[in-house]
Amino acid sequence: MQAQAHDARAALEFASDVRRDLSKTPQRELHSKYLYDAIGSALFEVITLLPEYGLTRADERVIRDNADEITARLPVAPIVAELGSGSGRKTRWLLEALSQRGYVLYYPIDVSSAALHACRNELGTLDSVHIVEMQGAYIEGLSEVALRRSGEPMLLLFLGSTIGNFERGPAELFLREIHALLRPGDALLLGTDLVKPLPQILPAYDDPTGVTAAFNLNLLARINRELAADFNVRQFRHVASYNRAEQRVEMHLRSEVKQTVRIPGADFEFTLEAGETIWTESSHKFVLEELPALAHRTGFTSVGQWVDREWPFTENLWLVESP
Ligand code: SAH
Ligand code: AVI
Repeated sequence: MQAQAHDARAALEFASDVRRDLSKTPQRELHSKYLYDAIGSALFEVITLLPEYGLTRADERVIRDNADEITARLPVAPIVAELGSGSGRKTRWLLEALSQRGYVLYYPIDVSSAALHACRNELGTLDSVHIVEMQGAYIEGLSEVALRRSGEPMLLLFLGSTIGNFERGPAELFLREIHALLRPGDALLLGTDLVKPLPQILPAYDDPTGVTAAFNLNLLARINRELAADFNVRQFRHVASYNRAEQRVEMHLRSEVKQTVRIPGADFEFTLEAGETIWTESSHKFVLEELPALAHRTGFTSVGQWVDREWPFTENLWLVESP
């Protein structure tokens, strides 16, 4: 798609999603994919460096230490596509291992143009790896890759436990949709953060330096910038809590005062009561044993799990088998 047409469509969708989700009762929401404009993507990269956020380092350790074993289970010279690539830092280890065996075509798929730019900076100099950036939503990007490919097998990456940002039901539907776009012989490498003690997990989403708070609050600042809204961002607080029943961290933005917000770019106005929250993200956590069962329910076959020793996190290798 032409970049300008993409930007215009994305702006319309942003306005209509903001209007719909902020109108929800009794709990107003904003979709977590909108956390990632240029500022949000940069703040996410800082989150990955925080001592409290062990998730990314765990994921990278697992991938780095097992890249040869993981790629040895795949056919030669695959196409690699990645959902929500971000900066692609961890992907380097897999691309390096695969490119020992031949030329690799890598498609990072991401809504954030800043993330794709960072990804090219990070991986653009790798020998025998050709990068084709796909800006857009997951399924839209993967469908485009599926249309462009010919006979080569594909390795699809969904790292960093981004699957945890879906509700559990929609996550299953999403995995089935992915399965339908893949072919027998293709593989999915899925990173999932595991359930862990509260004193370890909560600070990961509420760090004392306030980086995660800034990441969350930036969503309101983004709506102010792009939709000419007048959120009084200083009157909101970042709130992270753990929902045991759902095994997930929930991030909210709580208004400290009663305030009426106008969003001319979305043709919308609403009033928040003092103490009322906007739900911006959920990060579901998993137990090791549920993942092969999830693979089975969504059409895949689980063929490998690699777990980090320091921070409970697992990479799962799932195959698409012939029916
Ligand atoms: N995979 C990286 C980045 C994770 S952050 C890692 O593990 O560190 C999540 C990434 O997914 C961001 O770059 C964000 O822009 C992208 N993203 C979020 N929702 C998306 C969606 N619906 N479609 C495409 N990309 C999305
Ligand atoms: C991208 N995703 C897996 C991160 C997570 O842990 O849910 C996003 C994030 N939100 C707050 N900190 C990090």
